[in-house]
Amino acid sequence: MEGIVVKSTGSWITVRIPDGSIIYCKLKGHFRTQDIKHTNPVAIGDRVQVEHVGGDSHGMITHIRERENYIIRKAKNLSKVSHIIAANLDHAYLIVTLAQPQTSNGFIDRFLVTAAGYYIPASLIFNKIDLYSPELMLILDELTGIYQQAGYTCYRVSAIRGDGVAEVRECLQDKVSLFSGHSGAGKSALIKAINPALNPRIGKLSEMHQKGMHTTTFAEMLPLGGNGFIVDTPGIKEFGLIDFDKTEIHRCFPEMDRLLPQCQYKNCSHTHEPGCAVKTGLETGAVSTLRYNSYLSILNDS
Ligand SMILES: Nc1nc2c(ncn2[C@@H]2O[C@H](COP(=O)(O)OP(=O)(O)O)[C@@H](O)[C@H]2O)c(=O)[nH]1
Ligand SMILES: [Mg+2]
Ligand SMILES: [Zn+2]
Repeated sequence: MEGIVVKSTGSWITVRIPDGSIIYCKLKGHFRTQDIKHTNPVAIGDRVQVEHVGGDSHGMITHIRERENYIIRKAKNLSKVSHIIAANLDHAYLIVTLAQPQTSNGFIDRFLVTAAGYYIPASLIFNKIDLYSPELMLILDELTGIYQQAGYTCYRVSAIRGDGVAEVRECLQDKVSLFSGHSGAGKSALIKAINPALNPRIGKLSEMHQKGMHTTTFAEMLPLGGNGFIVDTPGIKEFGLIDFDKTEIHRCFPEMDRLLPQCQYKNCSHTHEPGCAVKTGLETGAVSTLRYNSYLSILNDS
């Protein structure tokens, strides 16, 4: 039977099968060496074929379906090896706040570039709108204008008061959705608002921080019922684009990518070339200065 890997940290791989029950699995031996680029041959989100062993809740993974996409981070001390955080993501959401704590634009843009680099559609969720002053509401309008113009859906929610939660809940149906954001942005509160039955690790991670523990065991897959899951990740500092070609970064800015065919040079980097449509777009307002500056900044330190 086929199932989805919902946990792959300890010594057992936890697989959820369509009826909702859980099977604790081991890998059939030959997988161990197949995927040497990654420290973990199986990641959460993987669709796997499972054989029951002994008729109880234990089984054996016999096949891993090819991944549609995945996000990775570099494994520490093993430069060429990376760790797959999650696979087969339908959508990535960044939980953003303009208050307590403020999320910077640079952080937002890096997240969006990273998602695009892994071919995962992304959206922004502005949370804690109950706390925003009229001034912050104006900034929110401006920011959502910029990101919507670029091509990203922006949601406005208050996890605590409930505004906008139903709209987000609807988008998550039967999808595997990554939730990311700064600690304190309200991921756990939002997950709880979306599905009160879920018990995300509220506060636990920061407790671990205080104890100086490693929080490298990261993503958690939360079932939403049906085929929907939320992959809760502690933050995106963990995952960056690995082996990503600098000359491809502009492809991860949809508003620039759309203009590329109008640039004089097919391989325009939109920095110094004459006849650049993005540069013209900066003047006409088709490309926002804020986004363009992020592009330059990512280009400079990648
Ligand atoms: N006022 C307000 N506070 C919120 C909202 N969402 C979360 N919080 C608070 O922000 C803090 C961090 O929330 P949490 O969900 O643990 O953030 P996480 O680290 O992203 O999972 C908690 O004290 C929450 O009660 C919101 O929409 N409005
Ligand atoms: Mg949390
Ligand atoms: Zn150009």
